[in-house]
Amino acid sequence: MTELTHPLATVPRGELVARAEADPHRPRFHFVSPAGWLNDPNGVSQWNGTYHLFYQYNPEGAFHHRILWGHAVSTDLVHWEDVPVALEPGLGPDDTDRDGCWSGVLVNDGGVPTLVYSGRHGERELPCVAVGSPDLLSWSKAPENPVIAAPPAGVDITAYRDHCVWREGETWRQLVGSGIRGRGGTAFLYESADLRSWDYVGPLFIGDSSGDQEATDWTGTMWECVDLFRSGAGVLGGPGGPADDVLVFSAWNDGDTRHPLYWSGRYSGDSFEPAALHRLDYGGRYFYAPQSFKDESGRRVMFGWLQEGRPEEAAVEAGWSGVMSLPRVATQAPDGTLSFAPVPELERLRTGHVQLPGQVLVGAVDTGIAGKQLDLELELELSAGSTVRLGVLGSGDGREETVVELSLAADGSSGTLFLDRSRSSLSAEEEGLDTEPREGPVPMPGGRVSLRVLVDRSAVEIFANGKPLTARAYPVLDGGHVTLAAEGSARLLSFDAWTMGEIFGGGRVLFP
Ligand code: DQQ
Repeated sequence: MTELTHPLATVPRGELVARAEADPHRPRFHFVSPAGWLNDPNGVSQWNGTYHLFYQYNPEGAFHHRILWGHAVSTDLVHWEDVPVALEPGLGPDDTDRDGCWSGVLVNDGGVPTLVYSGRHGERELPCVAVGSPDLLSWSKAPENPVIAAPPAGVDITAYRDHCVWREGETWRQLVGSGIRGRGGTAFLYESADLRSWDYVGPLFIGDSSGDQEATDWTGTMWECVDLFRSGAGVLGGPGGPADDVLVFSAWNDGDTRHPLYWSGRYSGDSFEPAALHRLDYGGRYFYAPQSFKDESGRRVMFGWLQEGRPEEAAVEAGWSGVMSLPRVATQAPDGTLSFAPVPELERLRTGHVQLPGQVLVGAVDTGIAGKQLDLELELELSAGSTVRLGVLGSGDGREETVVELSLAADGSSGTLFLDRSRSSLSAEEEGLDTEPREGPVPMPGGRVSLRVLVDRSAVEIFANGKPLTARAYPVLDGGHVTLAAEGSARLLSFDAWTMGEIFGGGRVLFP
């Protein structure tokens, strides 16, 4: 690790891991970096049976600076083992990635593991390539870097970085995320025979940044981390219907990481014909920069970055920042929308099963369940006009609680998932915590809802009929009580709860 010192590097490196481990807000069954800063998932993949998770990492401290690629492996998508850092910024003054190895992907180049990433130099990022050893544990940067010398000429761009690379017949195709000033976000399409020499094809599709900037589906002035895939059985470029493909991107605006969105539509030839725009996770920036891959069993598995909801100074003091989401499987419904569920492998962390009897919910129910690492599964039936509230991370006396609310409209036509964080933490104001609510629509045919809530200390992942809402909460009181209450008429069909185990046994080192 190079010895460069940033003004925010106030915690001695030797103390970072212990500080991070001692923080009660640090998740125990989500992947987190050994300490320091983590952001986007990169190079997510399965290679000869082993899952690989690379990630944007700054071991210098809990702030974003001079990013390198951390690397962890898993055989079950649940337990992760740190392996050596994969990419570090170049040390030469002219190196394309002198100021950071930004996000990218892993591809299989005829058996050779190959990373395509954004090398940062000053304020500019350019596409770079690195080649891995057969075990994917050591990486050499290609002498040809940058493999694309500049963004497309004659286009006034807002930014240019991040990659989606796939094979189509004999040809490699690549998207680089970008934005055209005054028009909207975009993804530039390129072609190559060897991943080293690329021909520019054109913009795959251009968004429209003129809409309401406050809207939860505003598409931004630049698209980060574009991810194009076919979610069904077919392959990109093969025959498909008008909504068979998905173009995921993270809407960005001038340094502001807004939210992940996706277009359903059809990728064909050199363009993407959109059918509809959708929100990917109702938590917005709490599930940012997602990246997905098809695993060896054919599942589309996605990871995202859970940003912090506390100020940078608090994270710096805590010695760590950023949580990787639990891996979630994406499937596509006939209407083109995506449905998500945590991978079933996570169930191996469950212990201490508790069940509540099915019942008509009238007022509040004493669940008797408590814990800061929980997996909760509820089947509910709401009558029109009713609301069910599930409180987690509660102090038990009403002072602190994070509330997951499900409601069905009075005419029964639409459902809503709402997360109330106004009482998540007693010290929200003095600590400057984000307590903004989050919400989004959930189809509730017949008033039925399958609700899954995974609580891992400050990380909360909610799935209501497959629609995700991810967020952070930082309670200061102990308890972790779970409460259940209804307004109007609702039935609890089943309620299963488990305590979740831990995935790291300690002994992690800052710079594996
Ligand atoms: N984070 C990376 C970029 C990407 C952004 C830098 C998204 O490559 O655009 O750490 O969070």
